Amino acid sequence: MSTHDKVLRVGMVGYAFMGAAHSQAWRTVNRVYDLPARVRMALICGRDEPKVAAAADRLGWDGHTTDWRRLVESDEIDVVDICTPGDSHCEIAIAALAAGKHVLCEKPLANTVEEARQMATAAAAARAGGIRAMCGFNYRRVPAVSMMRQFIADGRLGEIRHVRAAYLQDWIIDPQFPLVWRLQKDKAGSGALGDIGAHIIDLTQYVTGQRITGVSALTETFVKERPLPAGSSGLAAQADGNGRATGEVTVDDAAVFVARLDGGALATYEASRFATGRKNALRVEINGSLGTLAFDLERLNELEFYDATRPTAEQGFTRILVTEGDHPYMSAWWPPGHIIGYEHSFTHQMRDFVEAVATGADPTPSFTDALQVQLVLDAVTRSAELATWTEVEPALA
Ligand code: SOE
Repeated sequence: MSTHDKVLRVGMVGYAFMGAAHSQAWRTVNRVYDLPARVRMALICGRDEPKVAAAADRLGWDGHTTDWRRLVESDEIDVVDICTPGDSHCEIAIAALAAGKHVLCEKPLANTVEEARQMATAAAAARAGGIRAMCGFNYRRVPAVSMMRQFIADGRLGEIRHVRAAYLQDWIIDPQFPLVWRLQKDKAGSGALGDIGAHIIDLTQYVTGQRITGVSALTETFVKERPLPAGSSGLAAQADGNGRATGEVTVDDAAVFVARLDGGALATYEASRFATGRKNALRVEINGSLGTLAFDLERLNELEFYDATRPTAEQGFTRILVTEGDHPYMSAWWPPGHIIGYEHSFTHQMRDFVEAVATGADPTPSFTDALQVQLVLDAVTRSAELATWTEVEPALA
């Protein structure tokens, strides 16, 4: 039997930015990696029939539907990929798990801790029946980030003292930028905090293997009213142009917080959509007793390493170019030294997910891992509201 005899028929809900990123990865994954199953891009779902039909054609899906329930209940689907705004993650994921489908869900897992807990409980129950669920924190799969985790797990940094993380964007600095769904609490759950802060919370907990145990936070909404959008309500939206109709921004524009990790480290986090000039600047630095690692998404093929165990005269930051065949995920791509980009993190994510589903392994981050991130998001929100230090409970008591 060929390794490709097993087929995973994917149904994806949503077709905007994340839908396009996931489609590219589903399409590419078997072309690059030798996997125990072959992916078929079977069905894509969206509410607007002409738009979802066009998306199916453009992104390479066999069929389309406007009914997500039909998709999750179909006998011709094995995997449900959820790329919708956060307000529908919980309902779709739980229905898909109940219908015996493996689930990949975009981050943040949900809009509230309560929803995330329901999803983690449903995933744990489905696991007993061989069903797998994973949350899409794609930056874990940037090779330099995987390598950071490996260095720390191998003890190369010694005791972790500091975690310094920032995720900075500037796409809404113009007060005339419209009130897209990412700026509405009922759809997105929170603002910069859940959209990009969730990435650095997950990434730092992942690379250090430590859990955030408490936070003290500040959040701010700098522009409180915005024009209503005309047409698209995604990142490329335009204001409706009549200059009158506005609505309230109900999420944070920025969140900053300090935290403690359970291994003893002190941490600082900053997530902002008002960092003028910073487009997609995710930066993480970890200082340990034996060295430092630093990563910057805008230079994602590089990892900076300071090895304090070297002779003093030779110490200094080394720039490691993470492009070689013995670096994580890289052997299947290009000859040595040939760099990769943003979209590769999604292909790597699909590789790991397909492999886990096909072999019955547990993919990570699990819904419980993602619930842990949700608990931090919730603690940050409460801390900012009450202006007080706030403990973060463990997802698994
Ligand atoms: C928009 O802020 C966004 O696309 C996030 O939603 C993604 O998760 C992040 O990877 C880039 O920025």
